[in-house]
Amino acid sequence: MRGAGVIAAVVIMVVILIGAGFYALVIADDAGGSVGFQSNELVEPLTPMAKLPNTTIPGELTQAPIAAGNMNLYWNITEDIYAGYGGALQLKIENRNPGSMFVYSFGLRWVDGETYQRNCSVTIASGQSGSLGLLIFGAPEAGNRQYQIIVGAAVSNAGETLWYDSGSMPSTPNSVRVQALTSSYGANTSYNHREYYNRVNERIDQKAVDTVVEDIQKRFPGGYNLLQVAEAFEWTKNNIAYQAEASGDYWQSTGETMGMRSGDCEDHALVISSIIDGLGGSARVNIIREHAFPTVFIGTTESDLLKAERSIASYYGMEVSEYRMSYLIDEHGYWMVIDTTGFPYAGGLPAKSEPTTADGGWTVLSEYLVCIDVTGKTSTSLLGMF
Ligand SMILES: [Ca+2]
Repeated sequence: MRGAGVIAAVVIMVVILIGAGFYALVIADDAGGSVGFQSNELVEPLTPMAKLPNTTIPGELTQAPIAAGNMNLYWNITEDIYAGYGGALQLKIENRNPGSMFVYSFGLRWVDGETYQRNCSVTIASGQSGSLGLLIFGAPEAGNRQYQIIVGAAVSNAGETLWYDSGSMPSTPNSVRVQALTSSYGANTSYNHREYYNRVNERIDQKAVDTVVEDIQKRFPGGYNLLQVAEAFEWTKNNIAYQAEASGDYWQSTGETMGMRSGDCEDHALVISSIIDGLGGSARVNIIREHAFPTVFIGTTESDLLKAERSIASYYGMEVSEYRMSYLIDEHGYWMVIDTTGFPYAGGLPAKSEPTTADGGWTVLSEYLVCIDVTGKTSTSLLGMF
C-alpha cells in the first residue's frame, strides 16, 4: 500500500523543490537572510504510542443468547468516497438493550465487496450512547454502491453478571455514489510569498491559545510529540465551529477566532498553527484556490514518516495498517496535513483536494500551492520583490 503513496509524493517533491530554489533567491528579510524556517530550526516531534484497544470481553461468558441488536447507530461519513481510496467515518451507538454493551470492533462492509473493520474497546451502559471513534475504509469501483455498518459486540444481562458475545451485527444497507479518482493538477508550488507570509504571521498568537496548549501538555506529557499534535487537531475541530463567510475573505487573528469560537478555513488553520507553535512544533499554512490548510513538520526520512504514522494511528486506537496519512514533501522533509475542515482526522485529506490513486496519492484542486512557514515573525523589507 505504501508504494504508490510514495510514488505520488515523489512527484510532488520535484515540483516543490523547483519552487523552493526560486523563492530562496528572491525573498530576503531586513537582515538579508531568507524568511521562513531554516532546516536547523525545524522541530521533529517525538512519536510516542498510545495504548491500543483491549478487546477482551469484561466478564464471564455465557452460551445462552442475550439479545443485543437493539441499538441505534449514528455516523458521520465523508461527503465524498473515492474509488479504491474510500473515505472515513465516525460511529456512535445508542445502547437500547436492558444490559450493558461491550463493543470490541466496528467497520464498514460493501455489499458484494470488501469489509473494513478495526478493533475498539467501548462499554456503553443501557440507555446511554458511546462514540467508537474513527474508521478509514477503502471502496470499490466508481458507481452507485451499498454499504452496511457492522458492529462486533457482547451484551450483558441487566445485572452485568453474564456476557453473551453476539459477534458481528450488520446494519441495513445504505446507498452511496462512489466517485472516480482524479488526475493531478500539478500545482505550481512556491514558498513564503511575502504578502501571504505577513498576512499569516501577523495573525499567529501563542498567547491566545496558551491555556489550550497547557491543557494538551497535561493530557499528553513529555516533550513536543505527535499525540499532542493529534489532540490539537481534535481540539480545534471540536471547539471552533466552521462558519463560512457570507461574503469576502476576512482573515481573523487567532485571538479573534478564539473569542468567537468560529471561523472558516484560514481561521481554523491559524488557530491550530498557533497551538502547534505554542507546543514547540513547526507548522505551515498552505494556500490554494479557494482554500487554506495547515501542515506540520514530522521529520526528514521515510523512517520518520512511518514512526509518525504509527503514533497518529495509535492516537485513534488503530494499527498503522488501518490508518492513512496525507502529507507533502519538500527539501526539508515530510509535512503532515492537519486540515480541520477536511477529512475528520489528523493526517486526513485536506478540503479542495482529491485522491489520485487508490493507495494514498492526492492532489490539491488548484493550479498553485503557496506554502507559508509559521514563524510568528513578519518581514517588512522594501527591497524584497514580494
Ligand atoms: Ca475567514
